Amino acid sequence: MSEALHAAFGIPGAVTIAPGVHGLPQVVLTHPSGAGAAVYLHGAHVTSWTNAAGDELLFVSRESYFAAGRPIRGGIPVIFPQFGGGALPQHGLARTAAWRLLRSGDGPAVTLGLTESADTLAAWPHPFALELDVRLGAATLTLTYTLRNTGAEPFACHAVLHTYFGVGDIRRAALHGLAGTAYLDTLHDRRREVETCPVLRFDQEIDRIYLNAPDTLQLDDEARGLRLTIAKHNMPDVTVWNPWIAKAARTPDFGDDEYLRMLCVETGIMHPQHALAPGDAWTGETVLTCAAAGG
Ligand code: TA6
Repeated sequence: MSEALHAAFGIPGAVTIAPGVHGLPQVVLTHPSGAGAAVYLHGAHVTSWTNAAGDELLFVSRESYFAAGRPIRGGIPVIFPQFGGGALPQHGLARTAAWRLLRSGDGPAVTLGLTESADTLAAWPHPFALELDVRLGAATLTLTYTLRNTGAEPFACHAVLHTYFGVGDIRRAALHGLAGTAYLDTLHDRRREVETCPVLRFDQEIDRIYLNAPDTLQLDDEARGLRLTIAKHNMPDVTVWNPWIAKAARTPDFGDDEYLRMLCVETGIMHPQHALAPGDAWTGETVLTCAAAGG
C-alpha cells in the first residue's frame, strides 16, 4: 500500500510514504531546515515532530500498540466524537480508524480524511467528514482539524487533539498561561476549580480540563533547554494530563517510568459538546512552535 501511496502523494525531499512500525503506512515530512514529522494513516496519528537539531518533541510510549483497532499511545491522537468515557469507546472512534490520504504539498504538508463507515454508524448514527491537515515549518507544526456534519440531522460532539509532548524530565517542566482559568478536575469527579498558579509544575498525577483557556500557552522543558509554544484557534478548551507513577504502572501500553518524560497539553472542544447542524462545519487549529529556551 505504501508504494502506491508514495507514487500518488510523494514529493521528493518533502513527503515520503513508507511502512512504519508493524508495516503500518506512515507519511514522513521533511523540511529543508532539517525539521521532520511523521503521521500514520492509522488514526491520522502524528507520532513524531523533530526540530532542526533533531530533538524529538513528542512522546510515544515504547509499549505502544501499532495495530488495527488499538490507539497509538502518545503522539497526537485525534479525538472524535467523544472525549473521555461514555457511550462510545474511550476517546471515540477516529483515533483507531483507517484514514485516507487526501492531499500532499510543499511546505511540506499532508491532509488526511475520514468519513463515516458501517462500523462508525453502528456505534454513532451520524454521517460526518473529518480532515486533519499537518503542516511542517522550520520551527513549527501546524495542525488544522476540520469537522463537517454531512448528514440530515444535527449532532453534538467533542473534537480534540490529544497531544503528548516529550520532555527531558517532568520534574523540570513548567506550563505557563493558565492562571485564572476555570477547570474541571477529572481526579475529583470533575469538580469545578479555578487555576491559581501562574506556572504549573508537576509532582503528582494531574488531569484537568481547562475551559475557554487562553489561546497561547508556553511549555518550558528546562531539562533540555527547549521552549514550546502552543497557540490554538477556535479550540476553546485545554486538558493537562500526566498519569504519574500509579496510573503509568497500571496502563499496559505505558512504560512504568515514562511518566517522567511526557506531558499531555491537549486542545479542542472538551466541555460542553459542540452542536453542528446539517451541512455545518467547524475548524480548529493548533500551532506548535519550538525554540531554544530564552530564545
Ligand atoms: O488526557 C485526558 C485523559 O482523558 C485522561 O483521563 C487519560 O485517560 C488520558 O486521556 C488517556 O486516555 P487513553 O484512553 O488514551 O488511555
